[in-house]
Amino acid sequence: AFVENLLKHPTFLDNTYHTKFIDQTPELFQFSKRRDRGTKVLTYIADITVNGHPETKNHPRPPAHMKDPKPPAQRGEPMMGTRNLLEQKGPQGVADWMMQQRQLLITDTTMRDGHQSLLATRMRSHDMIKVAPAYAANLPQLFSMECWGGATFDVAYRFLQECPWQRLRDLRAAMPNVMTQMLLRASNGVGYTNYPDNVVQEFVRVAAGTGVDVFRVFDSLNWVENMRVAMDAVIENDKVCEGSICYTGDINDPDRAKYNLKYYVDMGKELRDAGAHVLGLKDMAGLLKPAAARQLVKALKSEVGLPIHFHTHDTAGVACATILAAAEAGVDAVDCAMDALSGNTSQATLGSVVEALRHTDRDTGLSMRAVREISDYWEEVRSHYAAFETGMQAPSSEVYLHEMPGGQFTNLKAQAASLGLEDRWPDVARTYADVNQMFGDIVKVTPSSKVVGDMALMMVAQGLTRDDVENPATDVSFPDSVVDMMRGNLGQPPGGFPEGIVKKVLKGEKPNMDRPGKHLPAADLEALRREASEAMNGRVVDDEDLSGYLMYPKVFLDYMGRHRTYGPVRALPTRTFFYGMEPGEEISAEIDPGKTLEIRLQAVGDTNEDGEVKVFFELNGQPRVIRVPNRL
Ligand code: BTN
Ligand code: 3PY
Ligand code: ZN
Repeated sequence: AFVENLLKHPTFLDNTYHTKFIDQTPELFQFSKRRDRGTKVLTYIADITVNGHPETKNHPRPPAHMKDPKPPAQRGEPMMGTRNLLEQKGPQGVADWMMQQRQLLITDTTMRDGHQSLLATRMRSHDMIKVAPAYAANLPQLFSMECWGGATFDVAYRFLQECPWQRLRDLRAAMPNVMTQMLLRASNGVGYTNYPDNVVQEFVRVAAGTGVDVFRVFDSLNWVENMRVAMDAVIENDKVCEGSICYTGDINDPDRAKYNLKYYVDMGKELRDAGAHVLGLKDMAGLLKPAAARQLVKALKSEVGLPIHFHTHDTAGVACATILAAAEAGVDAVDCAMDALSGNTSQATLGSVVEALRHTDRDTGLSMRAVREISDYWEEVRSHYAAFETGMQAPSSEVYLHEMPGGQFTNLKAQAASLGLEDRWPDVARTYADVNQMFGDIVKVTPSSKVVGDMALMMVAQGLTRDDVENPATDVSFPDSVVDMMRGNLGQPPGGFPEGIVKKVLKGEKPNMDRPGKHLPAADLEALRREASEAMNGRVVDDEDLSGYLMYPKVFLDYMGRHRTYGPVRALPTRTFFYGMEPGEEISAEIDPGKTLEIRLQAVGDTNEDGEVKVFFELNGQPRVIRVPNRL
């Protein structure tokens, strides 16, 4: 009956359905419980109000007076921007324009790396989509909005109970004139492992279709061979391919000669020859120093011939200085985060870079009034995520020792604390550096950074030194991620992994030296689509859902299971999502364009003998009672 209903549904018949179809027609997918979306959302609010949200309990709370933040006004209609250029002239046209004009182009990273590096990636779409029209109208000169990929995809499903594709679609619609940008881990997609080539190709195709314009593609070991599949897919889809160098070490340190100027220039040429439209210079830990930036950018500009887009982190507090040095040397575009979500492990402060270049030949042309208004909005947004603040109070030059990427630093600190090693942080940092040397001095960025972190934590927890680990006489049980990397499953670093450590980790097993994707059989996409559908009682699995399932099957199915129970909770204000409601409080939640739930919490009852609590609401003026278990 369900298939019949589905086929007869008018939206399906005229072929305009997409993921939202399911949200808009829930009655087709519920057999046992015919609960409408309003009831589902009330169930979520009731549950959080009674039991708390598992992620924010026992963490600092936002100030009590904080309301749902209001975005700044839009002044005028969105002017033509880089997105219009891409549509008219194609990706090569964008690259040519970058080279020809003089202003320093700015990418705003607030919606991706900014909160990934400061707030454990927990920012919700609700807070992003609201401010997107103000960006489009008031900052149309931005080069791009980095708003997708990296860790945000995983976290959306896993922790925020929302669909990352919907986020992308909504942002794209709200910012039609500025290019969107994503971070893609080449063959590792937006995951932590190497996927079959056709999975990477399919992911890029769907992301391009839903709304990504610029793909920053990198490999966690800087192996260009392992980036080609993703880069080719971006080029095939007529989007901007930003093939990226990951920067590590120090080009001027004779002890790190492996990563010298020539190494990076050669890699830049390889990426150019692989078809990159733009050369990304991705300094994920914030290690590039101002003087080195001047040299490196000059060399890359003159020897590679591509426009250069520079990304760095302010972990040591010098990102702005490095950006200014790079600007002097002719870098074409740089990444900054809006002031309120900048600094420390995040990007350099956008407003400060704009001001620093005002009245110079690299003036960005961005309106400081627009920057301040949008940053004020982000400041209010940030206060709602108090539970996810990392507590880093100041920049730290320690990053030159451990070289951890911005997104990993605070994460690893939390992981160390959960193992009871909070007092041992300096040991963890030093051991992380030792592990890097033991592995042959590798690039550390997701997923290779996670492998180094796993090994370092294991060594500190077990009191092992590098000598202990390397001693053939001691027996060491290596983390799975280390075994996987030594097998060659993330590819090969420049010069390969040292023979001794490979031997010890693999106990004589031969590693794969080829590109990992070469030996992975193609995924049978239609069979996997059926498998996902069967796991969800025959629910339609469109291309976006399939791509989510291909990245992480269990995370995706768990998300869909919760979606069935709780409905479109993405529409709730952030305070409600993380803390529930107070008696007497009223909120509204737009679950579809034009369909708004007006919700008032009347009262929370006592727990009955079955351990259930009645929560009394008004939904669009009608009384509703929801019963939820008291799990406290
Ligand atoms: C998470 O899994 O951490 C976030 C998703 C929300 C889980 C819901 S919140 C209401 C209910 N209470 C819980 O402890 N889990 C579910
Ligand atoms: C990611 O892969 O998520 C990163 O931010 C790497 O810097
Ligand atoms: Zn970054």
